[in-house]
Amino acid sequence: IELDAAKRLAAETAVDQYVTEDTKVLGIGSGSTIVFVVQRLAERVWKEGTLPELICVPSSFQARQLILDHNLTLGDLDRNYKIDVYIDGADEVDSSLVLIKGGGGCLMQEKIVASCAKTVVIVADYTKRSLRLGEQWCKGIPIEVAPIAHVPVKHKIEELFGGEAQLRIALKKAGPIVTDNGNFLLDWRFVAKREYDWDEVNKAISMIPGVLETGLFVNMAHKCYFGMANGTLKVQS
Ligand code: DER
Repeated sequence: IELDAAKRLAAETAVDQYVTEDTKVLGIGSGSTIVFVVQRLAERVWKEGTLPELICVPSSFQARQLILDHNLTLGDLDRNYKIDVYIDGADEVDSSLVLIKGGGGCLMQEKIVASCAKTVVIVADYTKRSLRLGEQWCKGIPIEVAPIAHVPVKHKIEELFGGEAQLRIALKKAGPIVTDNGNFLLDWRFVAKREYDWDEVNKAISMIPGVLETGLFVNMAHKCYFGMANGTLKVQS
């Protein structure tokens, strides 16, 4: 089946399994797969009328626009910091549910909102599923950095863990990508053959002055739904 059909299968299954009448606050991730999540939520709210109280907390400017475009109730962490379920996509998911996120540059707010949720559910197509990190996703692990620090942080990461960290340059704007938070992004292409302890890597990189957040989501996802190429669904938890 088409990639979009695989995304939609994962997204709709996750919404119908995890969003019930008791779900008060839902965290909404970012990217292309989440569009199918919000479309299904809108069907449930407006066509079926089954989710009258649902409040949606966004994890990016894009997620906020999606919520508004579908006339869902917009929340925020000031008022709704206790989140029942957070649903988001991922760039890669390994066999122990370690995620690489940030392909869409939204990793910082995504991790913040995910950290406030009781349950974190990932929805993805089959291209995101790997036995080991780096098998499928070769664009590196995104790191959000303060603009003044992007060069020293780049070198510090490379000294600590090897590979190469590259400043993410915009395609339709001169100069680097600027995130929703006004920061830059480094994409760290780690050494594929090297055995990394991703929990240790995430903590060490997070401690470097100037690093705001990493795209390594370790011990955060509870369940992942993969839409497969043959139209079936794979569930990992
Ligand atoms: O940027 C992000 O973290 C997105 O969630 C990304 O990881 C998934 O995007 P996709 O659903 O468009 O593949």
